[in-house]
Amino acid sequence: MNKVAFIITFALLTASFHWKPQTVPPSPVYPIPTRSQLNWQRLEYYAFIHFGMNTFTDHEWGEGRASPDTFNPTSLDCRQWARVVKEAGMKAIIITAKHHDGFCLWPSKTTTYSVKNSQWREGKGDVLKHLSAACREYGLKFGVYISPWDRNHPLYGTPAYNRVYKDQWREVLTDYGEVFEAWLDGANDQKKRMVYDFNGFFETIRKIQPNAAIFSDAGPDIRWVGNEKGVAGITNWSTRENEGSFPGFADEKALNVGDETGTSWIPAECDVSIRPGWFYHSTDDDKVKSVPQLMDIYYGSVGRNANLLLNIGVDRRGLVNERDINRLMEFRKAREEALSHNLVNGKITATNTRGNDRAYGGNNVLDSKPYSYWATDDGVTSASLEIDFGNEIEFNRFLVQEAVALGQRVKRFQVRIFRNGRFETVAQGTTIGYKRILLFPTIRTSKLQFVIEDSKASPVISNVEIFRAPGE
Ligand code: FUL
Repeated sequence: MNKVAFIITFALLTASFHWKPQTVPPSPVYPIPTRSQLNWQRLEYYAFIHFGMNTFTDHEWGEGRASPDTFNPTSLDCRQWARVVKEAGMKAIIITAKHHDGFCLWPSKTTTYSVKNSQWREGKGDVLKHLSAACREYGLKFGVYISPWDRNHPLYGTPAYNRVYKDQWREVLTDYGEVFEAWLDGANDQKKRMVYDFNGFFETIRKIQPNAAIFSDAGPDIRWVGNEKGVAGITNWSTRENEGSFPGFADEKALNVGDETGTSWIPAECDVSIRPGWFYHSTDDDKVKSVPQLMDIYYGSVGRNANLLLNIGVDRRGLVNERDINRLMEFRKAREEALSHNLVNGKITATNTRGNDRAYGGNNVLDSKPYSYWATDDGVTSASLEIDFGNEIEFNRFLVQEAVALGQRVKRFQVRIFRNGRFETVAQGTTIGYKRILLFPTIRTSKLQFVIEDSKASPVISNVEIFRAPGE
């Protein structure tokens, strides 16, 4: 064998010695989210802003009879809204472009009841224009709520109104840049009942902005959580059996928990107001929710596989009120104190690792990348990870995430800690989904076990974090 042949043979032998067939990734468990749904879920926490005619009439549900001139903010500044929202740690704003009274915050061609016929900025103002620009400036996503129920429009109650409503969506989705979420409720007039063309509405929205996630009681992309308290079910599937559901006919209990065997991916959004009402009322100035209440809401929504849409009612000046600003900042601080110092560190061992391949190893739960995960072999639906911290640490929060791009899988799990020579359970849960946070009294231990007791298929866990929140 000459020298060259020897080197080639040696190189081939070495390569084949190291070559290993690549472990196949776990198959998805359907249904799975679309790219827009995944992007939407990662926003976690964002603002609803209720602002409109009701702000000036002190109503929650206006009748659509107040003169357009009644709408007259003295110092409207959407950049202030965006600045506050950004500083509060929120990722987007959804504005009530039209509430049930029918008054449009943009100069719509579909109605005379809008800013163009108000004295505000001599009819030349456009709240959506200012707000969408402010959101772009502050790196926030921009979303829109247009109420189907319209107590002003002369065609409401007739089939022709469905066209009007679609045109309203056409206008807002064409003239103000990218919209991340289109928000529709199912409210209907008790006397002039409307037969809404919801499928037509969804088609209209899809055609113009295919990446916008559409919210309603019945999806198609995001579902209402079934209450306005900001609380998702302890069990919360992002999967839903949506056949036969319709906006305005909400099965609140089912919406709260989703359906384990649901055939559509429709994750939940928790809408809740920072004050008792959705619109600003000066009489509620001392009723802004407390930090502990907001923390409960956060754990009940983001901590239970839902997004949190926290509402702020902008005041008559056209500004986020100082009292709400203070509370939003205190809330941000409390969240950071509780959940920003991840204590997970140490040696991780898994009872099973897919293909015994490091690409699917337990260490992947430490890198906070959504696409790297710990997975087990096919057919292994109960398994655990043990984390040895090396020394005793104190904590009271356990955060875990599934790689939901492959579907929601886990059905039951436990957190166990090593104490007095044995492992004992300190917390347990059912579903995980995009994110789950478990709360328990502060404990001290050197080892933790995350035990998956049951799963639809091989679990795919992308992230585990632990925290020592103040107090308790
Ligand atoms: C509901 C409306 O009736 C309330 O006024 C509020 O806008 C809430 C967010 O949605 O359907």
